[in-house]
Amino acid sequence: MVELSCHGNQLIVEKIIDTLLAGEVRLAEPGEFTRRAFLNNRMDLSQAEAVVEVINARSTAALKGARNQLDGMLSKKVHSLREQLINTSSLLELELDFAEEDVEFVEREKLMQKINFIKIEIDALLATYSFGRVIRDGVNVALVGKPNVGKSSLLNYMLKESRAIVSEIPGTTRDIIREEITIDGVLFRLYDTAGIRVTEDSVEKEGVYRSREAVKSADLVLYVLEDEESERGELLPELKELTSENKIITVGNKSDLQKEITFTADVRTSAITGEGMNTLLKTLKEKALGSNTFTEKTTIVSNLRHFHSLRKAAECLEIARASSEKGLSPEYIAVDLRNASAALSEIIGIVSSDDILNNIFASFCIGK
Ligand SMILES: Nc1nc2c(ncn2[C@@H]2O[C@H](COP(=O)(O)OP(=O)(O)OP(=O)(O)O)[C@@H](O)[C@H]2O)c(=O)[nH]1
Ligand SMILES: [Mg+2]
Repeated sequence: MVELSCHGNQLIVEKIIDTLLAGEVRLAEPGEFTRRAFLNNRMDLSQAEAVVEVINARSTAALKGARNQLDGMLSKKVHSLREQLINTSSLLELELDFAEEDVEFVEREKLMQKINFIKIEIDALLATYSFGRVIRDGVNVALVGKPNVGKSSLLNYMLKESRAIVSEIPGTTRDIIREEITIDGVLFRLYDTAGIRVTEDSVEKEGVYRSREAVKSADLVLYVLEDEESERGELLPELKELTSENKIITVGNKSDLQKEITFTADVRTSAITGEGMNTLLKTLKEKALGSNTFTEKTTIVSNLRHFHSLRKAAECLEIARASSEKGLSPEYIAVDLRNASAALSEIIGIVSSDDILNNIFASFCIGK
């Protein structure tokens, strides 16, 4: 290995690279080093994937989750479940060799218990996914409402800086302003949007259109109101949909003015005095994480690929359970247990096609 140190001047760096590339040297491909580590069994596939998660982590929670995955927390669990499946299916397959003697190497009741046990473990992993995604990717939060209710003021308060222009003129915000905050280590992306109203102003119209788009891609909406609530569907049809999905936090702002309000708010705030702001942050976090109480020791699934493989494994176990209940002969049960273990193998990359590997390592940067 040769290590070159040079001045941090981009031009010099480029010249050195050019000189090297003129010889028998080539640039590494994205993720090539991690890929080699994986191919040489230094780490499994879920650990290799965690390398890029560590690099991309934008919050303490995301970093912790990625570190746990890199340390093999998920791998260990998956390995152990997979082994149990293989052992059980091997015993079932052994019964086939002694078919004439009609022996049972696995008592059917014990088999059921085993399948149920593994299924419960897999279901528990699947249940962590929505939480895992929040931890890894953060939460998109759109601040929406009529003009002048104090959306930009709330954003500024949460950021502790005067990021967005605030004025008493309705229709101040036009472009979407995106900023990030972390609440107890979890990343929240806040989108301040243009106040929604019917307008002839073409620039403001575009702003309202953008507000609508922000709502569509939001995980949560802070629906900001001042003194009266207008029909949500009239304001934005999307808001009505999100209400039924429990994705809206209704914020009654300007509480310091002590006006009579005609709506029920989840939180009453004042962006001027700061009243209710801590409750707002707490509500945001609770809504994003749900009632999950995971500790550092909980294995969390945050990767869609892993989620799909686990779901496949769970489905196979369900079929195996049904076959066993129906008293089908052992080969039927064994084949589904094998399929379940194959699905788990995908997570740790015991068998993986070049396509899958290319796909995974393409998201890496060069030199990792
Ligand atoms: N008294 C009081 N005034 C507030 C509060 N929040 C905002 N304001 C005032 O309300 C006016 C509008 O605030 P903005 O934050 O610009 O409102 P907005 O919802 O972003 O408005 P648009 O961008 O036009 O949609 C400003 O004069 C703020 O100072 C509050 O909690 N209490
Ligand atoms: Mg504004």
